[in-house]
Amino acid sequence: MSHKSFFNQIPAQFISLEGSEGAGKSSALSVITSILDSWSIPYITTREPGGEESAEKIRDILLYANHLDAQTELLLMFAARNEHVVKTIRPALAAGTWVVSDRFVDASFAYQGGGRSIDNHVIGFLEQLTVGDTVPDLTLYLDVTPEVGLSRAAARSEKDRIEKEDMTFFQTIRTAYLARLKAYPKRIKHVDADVNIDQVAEQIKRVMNNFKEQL
Ligand code: Z5A
Repeated sequence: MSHKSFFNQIPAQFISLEGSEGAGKSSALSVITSILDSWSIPYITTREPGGEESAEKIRDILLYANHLDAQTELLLMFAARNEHVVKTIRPALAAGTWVVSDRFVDASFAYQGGGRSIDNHVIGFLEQLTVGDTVPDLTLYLDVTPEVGLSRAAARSEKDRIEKEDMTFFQTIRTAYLARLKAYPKRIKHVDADVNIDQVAEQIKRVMNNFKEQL
């Protein structure tokens, strides 16, 4: 059976990509999209915060406001996510188009839960409200140690509000991501992102092929 007719028979899949500062999500995204192209799959790529017109405006506030209270940050992430889910993700999946999102709800558990110490039950409630059952089918977690990630990111010129946080903040985020990985081993797949770009790409290909095998 050709790739095309095989994928026509299964529901559109939702893939998310996670990782902390300097993990290499941009390169990973292009590896994933070339794989989907080779499988002849219709897909969209999107991102959080953002992925929809109003959500992109909220992204600007989130990344470039001088200061935000932690709860405001949390609520804005979920306000943006609600627009994203309702207007971008669900319609695409319903139309049979796969969705690849650069970050999704695991980022809120890592950054607002881990980084800002907001109770996971509060985040879980907002997740229920906005995400519901629109949970990713596969999440690739690019695991970079903060030392490596921050040194890669240092090469970039301008930092946004969240990128200006220190090493301890990114260590807490990694711990929170690893806890998510442990809690959802079927959905979240670990990718060692400390290694070079080609080695990361090899791991992603393996994860994607295993995912396809299990569809
Ligand atoms: N956030 C949140 O707090 N809560 C939420 O719920 C959500 C998000 C959804 C914006 O996200 C911020 O929002 C983010 C989390 C927060 N803040 N932080 N930090 P974003 O995804 O738009 O922004 P980002 O995390 O800063 O990601 P990025 O800049 O798009 O990508 P990246 O993963 O950090 O890295 P990259 O640009 O792909 O790569 C960085 C550099 O390293 C680049 O020069 C690459 O060529 C190089 N690189 C990449 N991989 C490698 C390897 N393997 N070896 C060597 N060099 C490499």
